[in-house]
Amino acid sequence: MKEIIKAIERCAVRIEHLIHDNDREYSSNFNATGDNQLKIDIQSDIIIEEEFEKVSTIKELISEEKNSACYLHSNGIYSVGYDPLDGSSLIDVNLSVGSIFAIYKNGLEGKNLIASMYVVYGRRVEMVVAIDDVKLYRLIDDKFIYVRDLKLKEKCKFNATGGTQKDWLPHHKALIEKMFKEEYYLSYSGGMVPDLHFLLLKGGGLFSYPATKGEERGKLRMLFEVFPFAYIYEKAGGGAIDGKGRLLDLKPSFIHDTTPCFFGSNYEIELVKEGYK
Ligand code: P6P
Repeated sequence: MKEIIKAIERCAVRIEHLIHDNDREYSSNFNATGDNQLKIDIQSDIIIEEEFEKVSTIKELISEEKNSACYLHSNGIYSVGYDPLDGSSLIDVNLSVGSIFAIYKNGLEGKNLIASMYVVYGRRVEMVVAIDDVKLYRLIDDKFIYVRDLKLKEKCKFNATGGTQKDWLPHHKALIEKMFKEEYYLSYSGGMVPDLHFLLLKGGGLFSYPATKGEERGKLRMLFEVFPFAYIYEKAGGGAIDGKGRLLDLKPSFIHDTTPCFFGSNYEIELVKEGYK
């Protein structure tokens, strides 16, 4: 695992430089989910593939920017799911973006996740690593320095509400309205990584990206967006559900499969279960 984390650190430094040197330019390509790929998405994906290629324990890569798995080392034992630059369209409005990594052993499903990490490219570049606990690192002079462990409070006041509000289903709309009547603060940038990083560092609350009219299976991808954050939030003492059951009990039907998702402190996760009964 140390080799993988070192590779992620090398990726983070290279991608941070890429972000600073590039303006937003769309390529002529579209990814498997139909998103028009920015050149920087593709360049970030190439960087990650180059750095992971040096790690002999990695068997295969599953990337948001690739239509199918990319095989690296036949004797490898880990499958790595990743989103090379999540929320990249936010770069040209100077908001934070991130890279997300999920490490699987013995199959691509929630229960086989053994570690997850993400890097957030903001005013500071920070990395969160979840194996048995959740640790925060900060990039200083191109080196990641340990800062502190991260733990969620049982209850916290932030509410990150994803999805187009006009398409929220009635029970979801009622849940969110109830929470704002309970004195919650809206905290949402449209970037999954900075939005979940904010809640994690502030102590929790709720992040939701629900099923909506027209997108009953939600928007966020299981293997390289939802499962890694579910793992991190559970290891930090919180919860991660699809409205009813644990996200990490799910198995994708195909590598870009999506699911409605809720991540948060235990009190707020119970609110969701109540509202989704
Ligand atoms: P919406 C970014 O495109 C992303 O995949 C996640 O980072 C983010 O949580 C979500 O989409 C935001 O979606 O529909 O609120 O713009």
